[in-house]
Parts: sequence; C-alpha cells; structure tokens
Amino acid sequence: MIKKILITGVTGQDGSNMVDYLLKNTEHHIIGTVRILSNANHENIKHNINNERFSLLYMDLLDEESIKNTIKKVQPDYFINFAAQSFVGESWNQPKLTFMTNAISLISILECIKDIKPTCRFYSAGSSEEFGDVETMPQNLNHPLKPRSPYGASKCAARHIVKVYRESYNLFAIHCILFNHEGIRRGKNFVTRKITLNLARIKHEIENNAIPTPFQLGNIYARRDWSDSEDFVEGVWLMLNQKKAKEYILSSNKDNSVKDFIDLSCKFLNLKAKWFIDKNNPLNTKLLLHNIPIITISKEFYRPAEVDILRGDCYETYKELNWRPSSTFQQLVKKMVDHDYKLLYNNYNIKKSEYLNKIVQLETKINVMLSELNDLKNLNIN
Ligand code: NDP
Ligand code: GDR
Repeated sequence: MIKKILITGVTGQDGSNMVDYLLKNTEHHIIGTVRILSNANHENIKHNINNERFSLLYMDLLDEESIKNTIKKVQPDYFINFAAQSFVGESWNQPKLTFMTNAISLISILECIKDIKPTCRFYSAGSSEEFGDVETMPQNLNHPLKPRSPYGASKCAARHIVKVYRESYNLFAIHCILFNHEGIRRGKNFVTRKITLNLARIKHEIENNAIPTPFQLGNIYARRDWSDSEDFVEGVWLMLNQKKAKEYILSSNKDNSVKDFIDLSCKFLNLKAKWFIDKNNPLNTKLLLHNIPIITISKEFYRPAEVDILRGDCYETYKELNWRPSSTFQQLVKKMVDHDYKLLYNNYNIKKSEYLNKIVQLETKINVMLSELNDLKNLNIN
C-alpha cells in the first residue's frame, strides 16, 4: 500500500539522501518540509522537484502551529525528523535555539502525533554526542549520557522525551543514536567537508601555478567514527519498518582522527604534504607543502569542551536489521575528495580561460596600437 512519508530537514544532508533513497526504493509519497527563507537553499533537492511523488511544505520546528497544521494536513504514516540545529560548535553560541529546535520541538511533534495520527511511525535523530565524555570503548546503548555541549545535552533530552512518549502512549517512536556520517552533501562547516573542499582548492591552485592559500583548523587529534550518510538512511528506513519501536545505534565500529582524514585526503589528491608537529604548542603545528603552510591551527576552531573520541558498537543493529554500511572510511574520503576536486574544476578552468582570453585581447590591442604608431611615424608630415 502506498504510504505518506513526512521528512523534515530535506535541504540538509540526511533529509535529501533519504528523499533520494525512498524515491528510488519505494513507491511511497514523500512530503518534505522546509523553512521559509528569503533565499531558498534547495540545492540538495532540486533534482527531485518535478517528481510527482515528491512535494514540499513549509514548516518550522520552532512554530508549534506549523507542526500541527502540517500533521493535520498530511496525516502521515511516517514522520522522519532530520531537522535540527546540527552544528555542535555553534551550540555554545546559540544554546537556547539549539535546545528549542532539537528537544522542545519533539514534544510538539509527539503531542500532535498522539492526538492526530497515533499510528504514525516516528524517527528521532539522536547523536553520539549524547555519550560525550566517554567511559568505555566502544559505546553501546548502555553507555551513560555525558554530553559535553549544549547540542549533546539537547539530543539527550530528545532521547528521554521519545522514550516517555513511546512507553506512555504506545507510540511507534524510535530514537537512533547515529555516529558521524558524511558525504558530498555534508555542510561546508563540518570538519570533513571543510578539509575536502579546501584541499581540493589547494590542489587546483598548485596546478595553476598559484601560491596555495592556507586554511585553519582546531583540534586535529579528535577521533570520530565516520560513515557514509547514504548508507545510514537505508538503516533508518529498515528500523522504521521493524515490528517494535526501540532505540538503535548506527556506526561503523571504527574510529579515525581528523589528522587521519587530512592525510588520506592528501594521498588521494597526490599532495605530498608533511606535518610540522609542535608537541609543546599545538597552535604552532602546521601542514607544509614544499615548505609552504597549507593548514595552520587556530584557537578559533577549538571548542570550550571537546569530545576526544567516539566509536560506536553497532553489532546489535547489524544483527537486528540484517544490514551493514557498504562504504569504508577510505571509500568515503575518496568519494568526497573526488567530488570536491571536480566541483571546483570549472571554477579554476573558467578563471584560467578568462585570464588567457584577457591576455590575447590585450596582445591584439597592443599590436593594433603598435601598427598605428608605425603608420604615424611613417607619415611624411613635412
Ligand atoms: P544538516 O545540518 O545537514 O541539516 C539540518 C536540517 O535541519 C536542514 O535542512 C535545516 O534547514 C533544518 N532545520 C534547522 N532548523 C530548523 C527549524 N527550526 N525548522 C525546520 N527545519 C530546520 O544535518 P544532517 O543532515 O547532517 O543531520 C540530520 C539529523 O541527524 C540532525 O538532527 C542531526 O542533529 C542528526 N545527526 C547527524 C549526524 C551526522 O553526522 N550528520 C550524526 C548524528 C546525528 P535549513 O536548510 O533551512 O537550514
Ligand atoms: P561533530 O562534527 O562535532 O562531531 O558533530 P564536526 O565535523 O563539526 O567536528 C568533528 C571534530 O573535528 C574537530 N575539528 C573541527 N570541527 C570543525 N567543525 N571545524 C574545524 O575547523 C575543526 N577542527 C577540528 C572538532 O573539534 C570535532 O572534534 C557532527 C554533527 O553532524 C552533529 O550534528 C552530530 O550529532 C555529530 O557529528 C555526531
């Protein structure tokens, strides 16, 4: 039977990947929700806009009325909530907005589902940031909640709210703790995309004989459990179609450092860069290419409290869903680097051809002027 699937956050990474996945692998109708903005940012969904199984509605998680109106109008069979203030670093700067968006809004959604469409299956996007200051490796669902950021705290609250509604009203409400997942639609401020975009730019600068402009990072020793978002959306869909609603973990069971991510990106771009490591003063550490710094370290990108390491124990989920992520860490880095190199290719080659055209135009002008000058000199005025 054809179902109605409401997805929030479709302009973001996971929401847009979920739309692609469901349009390709199911026959259901997908209703994506977006915020009203003066300049729409629909880049990640623009290829689906004319698909008759996909439509868009305005809804803001901070506006309870818009949530109620949307659920009343759509009567969804599934509500997949990817929308969030998802940037951990920014959550110290906007703690209330982060909490309202990521936690309080869930009360509004679950109240509406309970009152309007109690059979609707609900998904809440939890985070490994809930574990924060970790006590054991790897982390599973029994690991204590020890968040280190307003963002992490907001996702812990979301987890509790979902549990309360699941147990009190028998709602099919899942909270899944996802470890980091990335891809070619990752926001440009998250560390992986910041690295692949900047290193791809530097590669083009070198190929165009320009001096590379360095970029800045914070703690390059943080370790994360990185997977591909395109794999995870499949896991999310499978858990939403199990008999019982519960909590899950999605991860790769492996961890790598930010520095590992940089080293692998350089390898795939064939950038023969070398680290200068200053153990006494991390701010003095840099990555050099032929003695020119391409990455420097800045306090600006350090957080007031860091999560040093995260690695998720996902074996239960693998068994229960009979599913595994298909991409390795190496494949993920290669995919992002290759994509960003191609993405910037046109920029550089258009600039280069504009530059060459300009030279030809100037040379032509100079030749015309020289010939006019010669003609003048040859004039016999007397
Ligand atoms: P993105 O930052 O790429 O996308 C976030 C989405 O939320 C955007 O579409 C954004 O819309 C929307 N949004 C933000 N605020 C509101 C609001 N007030 N009302 C409606 N929509 C809003 O996140 P990801 O796709 O990476 O992550 C999806 C979810 O998974 C998030 O909940 C995140 O916290 C969680 N998560 C992500 C992980 C990851 O590694 N990617 C890991 C663990 C959890 P707009 O375009 O208008 O800004
Ligand atoms: P994270 O992702 O905080 O894990 O949250 P992010 O990519 O922002 O940071 C990962 C690690 O890299 C370190 N880091 C930097 N981070 C950023 N953004 N910019 C830098 O310049 C930089 N330098 C070093 C960070 O300190 C951190 O240790 C992501 C988000 O998708 C959340 O929504 C999600 O819940 C978690 O993953 C799991």
